[in-house]
Amino acid sequence: MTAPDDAPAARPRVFGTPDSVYVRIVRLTLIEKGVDHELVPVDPFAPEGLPPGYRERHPFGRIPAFEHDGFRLYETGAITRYVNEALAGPPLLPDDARARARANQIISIADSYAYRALVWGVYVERVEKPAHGEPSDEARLVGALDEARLCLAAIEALMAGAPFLAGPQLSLADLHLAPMIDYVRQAPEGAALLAAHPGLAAWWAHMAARPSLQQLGLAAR
Ligand SMILES: N[C@@H](CCC(=O)N[C@@H](CS)C(=O)NCC(=O)O)C(=O)O
Repeated sequence: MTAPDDAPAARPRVFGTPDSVYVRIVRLTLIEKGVDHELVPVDPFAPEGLPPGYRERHPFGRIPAFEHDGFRLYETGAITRYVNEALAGPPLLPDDARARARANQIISIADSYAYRALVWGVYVERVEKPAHGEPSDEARLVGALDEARLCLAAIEALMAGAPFLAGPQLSLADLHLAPMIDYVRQAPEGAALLAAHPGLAAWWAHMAARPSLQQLGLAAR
């Protein structure tokens, strides 16, 4: 049964849509921690707009918003680090300060550069717009592919041959980047770009097989 929107619930609640990159990052983190959660539907792109009162949870009107046992939080990086520290389950950041700095660096690269290029510049222009009969902005696509190439090369260099982005074990960095890679690879140019980065391509192949990604329907198309 769904708790009323404003009643504290012990089971963490994530507010958003299942296809949102940032909602997926939070849900992947919860699933990898082994924490059950509830997805409360909030669609910022719905014609009717955000539900009344949603900006009390997220003043910027984005998704996800998050609540755990009465504690409200927004901003994905804050949410995933809170989930990692406050809830039971396997640790998702390395103990070593330098390895943790790498994970945080990759999360920042994903937020600052990759999200816009991979998701909005490549996926939306090449896959989503044509699927809705809208023309692609070819100039934007070309610029985004350049930026995407830079992102993949930089992240692959930081991996330094490790199986996961920040070392030998899964971390929040992997869960942050995976939903972005899942979108970009659906564009033929994005798939080619991934294939041209063998370390990241191998990373994606084993990430795509993880039960958490499969549970959320990533890597399905
Ligand atoms: N800085 C935010 C970004 C969240 C974000 O951009 N979410 C997108 C969906 S993936 C959104 O809410 N877009 C709605 C809009 O731009 O109005 C975070 O880290 O949570």
